[in-house]
Amino acid sequence: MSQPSNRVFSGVQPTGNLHLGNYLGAISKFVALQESHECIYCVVDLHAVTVWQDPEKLRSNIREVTAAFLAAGIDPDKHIVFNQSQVAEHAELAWIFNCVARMGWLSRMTQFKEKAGKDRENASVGLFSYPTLMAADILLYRATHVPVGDDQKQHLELTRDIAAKFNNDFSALITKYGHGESYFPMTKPLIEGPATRVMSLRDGSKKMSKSDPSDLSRINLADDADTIAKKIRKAKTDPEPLPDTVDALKSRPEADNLVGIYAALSNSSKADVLAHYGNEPFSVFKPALADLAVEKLAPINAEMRRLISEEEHVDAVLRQGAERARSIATETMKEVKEIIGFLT
Ligand code: AQP
Repeated sequence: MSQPSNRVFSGVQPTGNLHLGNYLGAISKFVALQESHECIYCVVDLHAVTVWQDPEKLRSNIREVTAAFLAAGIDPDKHIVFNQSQVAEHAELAWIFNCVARMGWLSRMTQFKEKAGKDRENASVGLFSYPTLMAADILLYRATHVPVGDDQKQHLELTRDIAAKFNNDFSALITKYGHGESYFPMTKPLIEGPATRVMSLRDGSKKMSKSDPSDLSRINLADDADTIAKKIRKAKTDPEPLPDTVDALKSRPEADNLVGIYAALSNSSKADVLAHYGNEPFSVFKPALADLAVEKLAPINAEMRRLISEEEHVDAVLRQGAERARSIATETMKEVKEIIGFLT
């Protein structure tokens, strides 16, 4: 199989509470890339179970993420939308990458340190090896680009390290079997725009996160208009009016976050937002932001609700997507097995 030149892969975990950070950092980018790239978008349930998930809730969260993809505008006919556990090759390639990646590389991953916390001995082995599964997700399709939020940058670097070591360890065989000098591409992360790291609405130093115990810290894609407006009204800010330069936002994390959200939702830049709202108090800016957020998110919210009630349709989209993903994945695994010396 020849190396594609512009293939995008990315995924979202079905762990509940999909929020504005997931939307601006990832899902909205997924939608935009459909115009220029061949896209593969995955509901990554194998990643989700690295921490315990209630099985019934997991099933409904898988459908909810799929509904969010479709409601946001991803076209499952033109591109591939599927569920990770329905394509067994993800786990198969992850095992091979577990044998390529080094303990030292994984031990440096900050997400593992943050998620395992002090009780590291009690974290699952899966949580530790999460980044090798992520490398497998991407490289199974030999994806060239991965749109992600800023928090995933380190995992993308590890993906490139794994690809480079595999290409180097098996270089003679890769050439022998006609794959040129390297089999896996050096995948590029796409981390761009004003909202690559959306912060908590309650604490500008913390990432907006699904697992934050405070629901006021995030805007959920499932929130209705009143809830969105209330959360923005209650968002933590400082007492000063907005500055008129982007530079002056650096020392004001909460203001920076809200300006970044406005910029991303309006498809503009922080400078554009400040050109309009610079020197205005939050009592003016927050209602404008709330209106904009409701205008952009309400249609997605309504379509998500409609799709969630159409379970059979969502399941059929995932089944059809898995078939198409599998046809690429089996081809890659066949070649990988040949390269590393397994019988095929
Ligand atoms: N706050 C964020 N700002 C920008 N992008 C974000 N992403 C997540 N949070 C933000 C991006 O969303 C995509 C899917 O993420 P995920 O499914 O891996 O979920 P996550 O990163 O585990 O989400 P949370 O909210 O951060 O969960 P917890 O609370 O478990 O830590 C990714 O591209 C991610 O970068």
